[in-house]
Amino acid sequence: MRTQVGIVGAGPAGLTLARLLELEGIETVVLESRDREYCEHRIRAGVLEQRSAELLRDAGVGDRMDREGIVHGGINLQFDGERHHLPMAELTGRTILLYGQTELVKDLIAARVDSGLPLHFDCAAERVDPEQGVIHHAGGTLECDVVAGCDGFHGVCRQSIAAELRVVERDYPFGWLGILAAVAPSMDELVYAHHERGFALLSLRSPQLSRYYLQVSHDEDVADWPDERIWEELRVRTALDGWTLHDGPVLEKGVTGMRSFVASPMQHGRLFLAGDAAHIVPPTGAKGLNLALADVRLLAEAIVHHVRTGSRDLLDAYSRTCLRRVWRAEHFSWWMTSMLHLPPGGDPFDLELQRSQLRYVVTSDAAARSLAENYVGLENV
Ligand code: FAS
Ligand code: PHB
Repeated sequence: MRTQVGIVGAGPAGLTLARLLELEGIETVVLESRDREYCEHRIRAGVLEQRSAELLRDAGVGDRMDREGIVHGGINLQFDGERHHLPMAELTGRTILLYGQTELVKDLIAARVDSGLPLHFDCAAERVDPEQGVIHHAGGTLECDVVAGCDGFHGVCRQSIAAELRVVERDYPFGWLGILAAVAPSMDELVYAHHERGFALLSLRSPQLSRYYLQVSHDEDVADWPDERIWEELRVRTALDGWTLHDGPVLEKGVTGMRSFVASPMQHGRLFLAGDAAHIVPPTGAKGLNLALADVRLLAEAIVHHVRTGSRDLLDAYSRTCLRRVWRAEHFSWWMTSMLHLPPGGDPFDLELQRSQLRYVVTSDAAARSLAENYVGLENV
């Protein structure tokens, strides 16, 4: 087969890129190793920056997002038994949108299927030739002008240029135990809680669905966490006078490790990496999904510019331009993670530094605005 742009991976990066190029009349083929059912039920992100929501709306896949997504104008920071609201909309003029990545992927797949354009499930890319722009898969080969490596952290695309890459990474000695519960969220906006027993996050997916996280060790066994123990620990870490955390049936639970990872350059030959295929952030800053969408916004613009004008300027600048936003998000996500998670061994000096940092963020407009503008998404980096 032959196409203009071969896209490996039907996650938010690959599907959004396919949509943006479809709207510009550029031919694409999407290869996805898993089946549709799996892609549409994998629980991940939940927070969209305003600019991410605008990109999806402009791409004509924002209707259900705008109907069912929940706009938040702030977040809460909790420490020392006090909960402090950070009015991000007042501080930055921008908001966030709570809409599950699962739902977003369903919308993107539905749009692709509606357009009748090629999206091959159960079709793993086995090897990529970045020089020739050829994707090898079980059914044969796909020759491309451009290959978009949107196959996530464990995909084959980054591996195919590993020798050309510089990798910078950090693994954290803790992870998150996350639950999806069929109970109305007990708070109006997200709560990031610092506690001597470890971090906790209260998030949501809808007025009926709550998404809660607990800091655990990076190799924690979820089998050691019966539902009642999870609820008990969430109550302890988010306790507040006059406020109750309501529990309910736990629909899904799992443990994810936390790492920071950046591979550069994000391009070699005809292969362009986007999203988790090139970079990972710890989820504390809610940046992973938003970075993936920011990458493919730039990649689509660069490919369209090349097809329209023959100029490679934007393609050649792609990696450099993406990495500026990637490292800003890497710093913010590391900073949020370091400020809110119990340091190994509960070092008292680190704990006092964390308290001082949190106190500064909730008492200084400048510090609050800095957190807020990074959280809602910086227009220019
Ligand atoms: P993805 O990993 O989503 O998609 C890659 C796709 O490529 C997958 O469908 C995979 O099956 C496919 N693939 C892999 N190898 C292939 C091959 N050889 N051939 C064909 N296809 C192949 N981010 C946030 O912003 N906020 C959050 O709250 C948040 N929470 C998270 C919670 C968890 C548990 C995890 C793991 C991540 C979380 N993230 C969060 C980050 C997450 O949202 C990612 O950044 C996002 O999924 C990245 O999207 P993609 O780059 O499209 O990669
Ligand atoms: C989520 O809703 O899953 C979520 C929200 C904020 C984060 C991470 C995860 O920082």
